[in-house]
Amino acid sequence: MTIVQSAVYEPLTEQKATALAVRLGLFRDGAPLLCREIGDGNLNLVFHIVDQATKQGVIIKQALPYAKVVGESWPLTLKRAVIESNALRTFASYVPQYVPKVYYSDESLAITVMEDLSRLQIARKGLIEGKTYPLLSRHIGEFIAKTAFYTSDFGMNQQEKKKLAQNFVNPELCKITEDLVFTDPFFDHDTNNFEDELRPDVEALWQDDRLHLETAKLKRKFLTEADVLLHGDLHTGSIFASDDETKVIDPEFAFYGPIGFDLGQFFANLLLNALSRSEAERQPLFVHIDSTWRVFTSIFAELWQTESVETYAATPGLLDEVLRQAFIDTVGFAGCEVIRRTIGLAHVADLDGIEQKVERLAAKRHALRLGRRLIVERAELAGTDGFRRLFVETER
Ligand code: SR1
Ligand code: MG
Repeated sequence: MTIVQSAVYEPLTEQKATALAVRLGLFRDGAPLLCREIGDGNLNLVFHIVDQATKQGVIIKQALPYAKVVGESWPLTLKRAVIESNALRTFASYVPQYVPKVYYSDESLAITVMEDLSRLQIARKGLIEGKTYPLLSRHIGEFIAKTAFYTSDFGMNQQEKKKLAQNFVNPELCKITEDLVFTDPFFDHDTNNFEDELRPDVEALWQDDRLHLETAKLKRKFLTEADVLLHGDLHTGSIFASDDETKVIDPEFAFYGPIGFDLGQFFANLLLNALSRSEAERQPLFVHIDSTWRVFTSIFAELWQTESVETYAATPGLLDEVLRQAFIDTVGFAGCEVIRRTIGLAHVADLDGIEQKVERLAAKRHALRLGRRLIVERAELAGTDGFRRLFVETER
């Protein structure tokens, strides 16, 4: 592929993105190209460029120097584009079937040019429409098991791991998670955003010493435990899916962290979807939680037993202890994510899209009760059935 000369950063327009795609030689000469900016996330521009004759397309994703969801008053590093393309390439070396192909990246323009996945649908949108994506949990369980194992001190040369981790030092994006997931929703902070009717429920959380202590322990893990390379923002809006395919996108929050974090975020977003459904339609979400955990543990354990580079891997009891602790952390991280998506800065359409106010407020109160118990009772869940049990017990 033709390489463009490094340019000075400027946000692309649809015209400039098209011209860039042509300069990169991504389309044949004279192809009738149509470009649309389709970014609907919180942070970036996303250009979808399609050859109208062949219907072949590409995606050009560009980081903006600020958080789009807030505006230019919240500056944000462009380095996240490099982190994202490095993470996609690293994940592709273990699970190419679950990430988009990266064709090109340019640090100065903060762009990643990648495979067009428009044949698939963002999983959050599909789940809100009532789809169930039968293979979602099998694929995500395998994605997390393989990327976690192969980037850990048990799955790769331990000196190489330390060098790889240097590429994923991501202080600005980690700070967003430290604030928005682990801190602000638990205090009276101006980033929080919730309906007035929820104030008594929210103030009860702000005054809950037990919740503060347990959330602080989880935040400390996030801050200090550089165990495996994580996606860092694995909610259902970061996943493209169909009935037979799954692709994980948007790893700009990637960093070395605790193994349960991606699992916790994924489970929380399944629970948030369950909260938006009638009782009769919730079952597939709980099946996904069970199946993700089962697939994750079985692949992770198999790799640990057959490919580990660490002498102590064969020590009786160690793998069980790693998985036991990973489960407890997963539950707690899920609780933090459920709470922050309900009353923090960045909400989810699953809950905000419930049209009837009475039902929406009931679902959000349920979310707050569920999130709290996931955090404080995380060590007592004893298996993924515990998610279902707590969901039912916190219904009213
Ligand atoms: C200011 S960024 C808000 C949220 O959007 C991202 O997708 C992350 O989830 C972040 O917490
Ligand atoms: Mg994102």
